[in-house]
Amino acid sequence: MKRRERKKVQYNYTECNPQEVLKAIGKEGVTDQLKQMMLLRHFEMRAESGYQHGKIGGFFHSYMGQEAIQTGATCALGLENNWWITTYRCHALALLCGCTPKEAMAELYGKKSGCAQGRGGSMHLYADRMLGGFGIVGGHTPIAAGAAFSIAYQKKKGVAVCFLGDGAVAQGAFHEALNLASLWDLPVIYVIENNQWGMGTGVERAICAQPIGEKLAGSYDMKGYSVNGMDFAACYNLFSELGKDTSRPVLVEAITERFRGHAVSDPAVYRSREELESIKTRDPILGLKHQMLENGMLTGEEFDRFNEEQKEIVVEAVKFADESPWPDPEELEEGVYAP
Ligand SMILES: Cc1ncc(C[n+]2csc(CCOP(=O)(O)OP(=O)(O)O)c2C)c(N)n1
Ligand SMILES: [Mg+2]
Repeated sequence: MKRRERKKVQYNYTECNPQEVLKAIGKEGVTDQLKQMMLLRHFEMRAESGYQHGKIGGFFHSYMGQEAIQTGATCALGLENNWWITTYRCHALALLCGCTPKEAMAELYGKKSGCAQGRGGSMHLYADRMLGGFGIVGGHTPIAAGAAFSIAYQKKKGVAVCFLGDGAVAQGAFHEALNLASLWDLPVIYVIENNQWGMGTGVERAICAQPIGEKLAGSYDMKGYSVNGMDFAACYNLFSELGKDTSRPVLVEAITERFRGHAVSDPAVYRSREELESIKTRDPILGLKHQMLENGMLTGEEFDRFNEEQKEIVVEAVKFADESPWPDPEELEEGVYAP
C-alpha cells in the first residue's frame, strides 16, 4: 500500500488580531495567563525529572508545547458552570481547573495527598469541574456528550469542553458522540488538539481528510474551526466567541506541536532534530512573551522573575509530594464502586 506523504495542510484560521485581544484582556489578565503557562511548563519539566528518578511510575504524557490551547480555553470560558474533560495528557487541564500543583504532583507520586488520593496517577487527574483524565483514546468523547446533556436537561447555563487528540478522530466513539451531540443540540465544544502525531504515527497516515475540523464538522451539521494552537491570543479569542452561543455543538481543530515524545519512554526518533528545533521556535510561551514585550505589557526582567516564581511553586510541590504519606493499604477498597 502506498504510504501517505506529509503535505502542507491549508488551514483557514479564525481571524484574530493578537494585540487587540491582549488589550481587551488587559495587562493584569494577560500576565496571569502567562504565569499560568509558565506553571504548566515547569510542572511538566519537574514531573518528568521525578519520573526519571523513579519517583513516579506508570505512564506519563507531557503537555509541553500545547499550553496555549487549554490555557486560552479555560481563561475565555471560565470554570463556573462548565465541564472539562480530556485524555491521558491531562496534567495541564487539572491545574487549570483548580487542582493545586501540590495535589497534582502528589497524585503523580502516588501519594495520599494527591487529587485522586494516589489512585489515579498521571493519566487520571480530577478537579471540581474536570471529569478526568482518560486513558482510552476517544473513550471520553461520549462522556462529554453526557455532561453536555446534563447541562441541557437541567436547563442550566454552561458548556462541556472536550479535548482529544488527532488520533482519536479515527475512533468510532468520537463519531457517535458528534452525531448525538448534533442531533440533540448539546452544548459541547469538541477540541481536537492536532499535535501531528498519534504515538509514532503521523496524522496524515491515520486520518484521511484534512483539515480535520473544517472538513468533518459539516458531516455532523456543526460549525468547524481551525485555530493556531501555538498562539494564546488566537485560542482565547476563538473560545470567547464560542462561549457566546452554546446552543449547538461545535468542532475546533487546534493545530499544535508536542515538544516531547508521545510519552516519557518515547525518544521520538521518528521526528528529526531539525524538525524539533523548528517546532520550538513556535513555543507558545515565548510567543506570548514577544507579543507582551511588543505592546509594553512586560519587560524582560519581569518575564524572568515570573518564570522563577512559577518554578519555585513547582519545586515546593515536588517537596510536598515527596514528603507526603503513601495511601493506607487498609483504605484500598474505599471508593470502589464495582459490585
Ligand atoms: C482505544 C485505544 N486504542 C489504542 C490506545 C493506545 N494509544 C494510547 S495513546 C495513542 C495515540 C493517540 O494519539 P492522539 O489521539 O493524537 O493523542 P496525543 O497522544 O497525540 O495527545 C494510542 C494509539 C488506547 N489507549 N486506546
Ligand atoms: Mg496527536
